Amino acid sequence: MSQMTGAEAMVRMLQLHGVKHIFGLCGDTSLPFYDALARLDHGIRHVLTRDERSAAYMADGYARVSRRVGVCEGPSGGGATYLLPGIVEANESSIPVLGITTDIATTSRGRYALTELDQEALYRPLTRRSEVIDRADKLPEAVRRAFRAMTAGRPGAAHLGLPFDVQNGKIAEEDVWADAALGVFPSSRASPEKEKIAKAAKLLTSARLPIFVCGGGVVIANAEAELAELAELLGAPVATTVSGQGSLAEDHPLCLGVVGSNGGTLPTREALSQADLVVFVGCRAGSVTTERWRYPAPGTTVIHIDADPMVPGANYKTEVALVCDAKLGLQGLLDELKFIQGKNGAEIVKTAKEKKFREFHALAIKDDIPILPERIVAALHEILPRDATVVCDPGTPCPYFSAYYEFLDAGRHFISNRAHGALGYSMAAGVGAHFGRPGTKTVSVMGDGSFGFTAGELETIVRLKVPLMMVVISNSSYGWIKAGQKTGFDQRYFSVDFSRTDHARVAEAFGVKAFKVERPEELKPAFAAAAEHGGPALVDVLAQPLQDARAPVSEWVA
Ligand SMILES: Cc1ncc(C[n+]2csc(CCOP(=O)(O)OP(=O)(O)O)c2C)c(N)n1
Repeated sequence: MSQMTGAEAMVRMLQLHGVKHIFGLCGDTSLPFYDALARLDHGIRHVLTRDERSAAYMADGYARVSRRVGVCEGPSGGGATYLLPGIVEANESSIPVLGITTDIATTSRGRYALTELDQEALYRPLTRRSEVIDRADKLPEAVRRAFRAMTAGRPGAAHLGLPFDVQNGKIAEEDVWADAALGVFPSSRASPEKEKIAKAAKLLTSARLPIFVCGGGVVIANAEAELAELAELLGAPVATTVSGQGSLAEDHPLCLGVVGSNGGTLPTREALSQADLVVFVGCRAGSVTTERWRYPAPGTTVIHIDADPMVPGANYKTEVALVCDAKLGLQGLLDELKFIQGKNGAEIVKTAKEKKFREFHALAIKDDIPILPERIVAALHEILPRDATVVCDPGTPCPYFSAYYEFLDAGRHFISNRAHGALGYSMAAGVGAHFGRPGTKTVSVMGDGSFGFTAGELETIVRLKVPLMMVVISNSSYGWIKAGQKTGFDQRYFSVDFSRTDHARVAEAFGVKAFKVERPEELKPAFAAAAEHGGPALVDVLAQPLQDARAPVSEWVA
């Protein structure tokens, strides 16, 4: 019987699940795994990062655009703790990311070995499944379990720990098999219940104005076409959360855009308030989307479609809870409804969007110095191709791009880390998105606070010649928090300002083509030159501080 080592089996199991990229950073406990990657012919590209946090964010961005499991890895101790933020973000955002951490040998446990840590316990509450594999012969089934846990039903993250001796242990070759379908998400979908579909269809038929509020679940389930068809049949507006952008093309006459405290505006809130029935789809109806559970107003009739049984009814009294895949749930409603008198949703959307964009365009043409965020969004929209992917960090980027950047194609063109909103996500997630969809332009937009978290990754970007375009919105402060101090704490600014960094020069030192923009008329030419540049490019924009801006934010504390 032929045998292979645990490390070799790990590589083969990833290969059999269709893995093409691994993002990670080396360590002593990882040596057998790296050696197996070096020796075997597997077709997997290892992307060496400068921080495990970035590796996990890259895997996350990769998974979001490719619909495949993103894989990241790091060593024991610091590697395992640094990988964690990206795993949490992915899990909470229903994105399948596998975090592999290598570990000290099982035989060294409890003996004060350097870097010892209960990795399984650390990751257990933060993943669909966390397992430190204690015996080499158990490795293949553990990997299969992890892939199933990540991609079946509501997707999420998983963690696998590989102790040093398990990497060197022996496995029978015949045990190394996998179902490649588990490498793509969602790998299985739950159907809606017939009676509940009938009940929901009845409510939709009698509603005066139904409005959809879509979260990230629509794009995750690839349910964009079913949503468009159902919305058109009903004549119902479609609003989205920040993560739900791409559920419907933004130039669709029924697309109301983002609602909520981060990216929502008064006109979109007013439109949503007209609904007598709200259909939440793949959406947790959390604090930001609902402006602390005020919009839609409690008492509005609610139908809720979600793959997670814990979500419907958590925040709103729900008439019908369809616990199923979004694509199948929407298709079920379509099959049931077929003929119905459509509502005048398009009129309501038109009025709301005209008002919202009139106010936006009035600011976007202003020549103010420092440059207004509105002008930055408008200039980028003008120069980027419609199939570009925009990745936004928290701070100025997320609400501004959510409110005003119109993604003209349905699908995943906007990415932001909305589960925890940790600063320093977009640069790395943009790298991952590039590897996941290399044929299209990827742009990462960050505040200068976020830049400080992630600047070391510029080396990775240059080394690998990633044609990522980066935009730094510079205001020398943690602007979002400063805005919160302005509105909620009587302008008692405390410990939120930092000094100005010349981000363009920093980027140049790494080998990135860089532009510094202080005047509004320089903005579009710099963006165009950066976008056309074949390699990595960064534009540092001196921008109006967030606390002075007319940001599409109704509450600074989520
Ligand atoms: C890791 C992490 N720490 C703290 C926060 C809290 N926080 C939210 S927004 C923000 C300020 C963002 O500053 P910057 O990136 O410069 O963008 P700006 O708001 O100035 O546009 C902070 C500190 C966070 N989101 N993530």
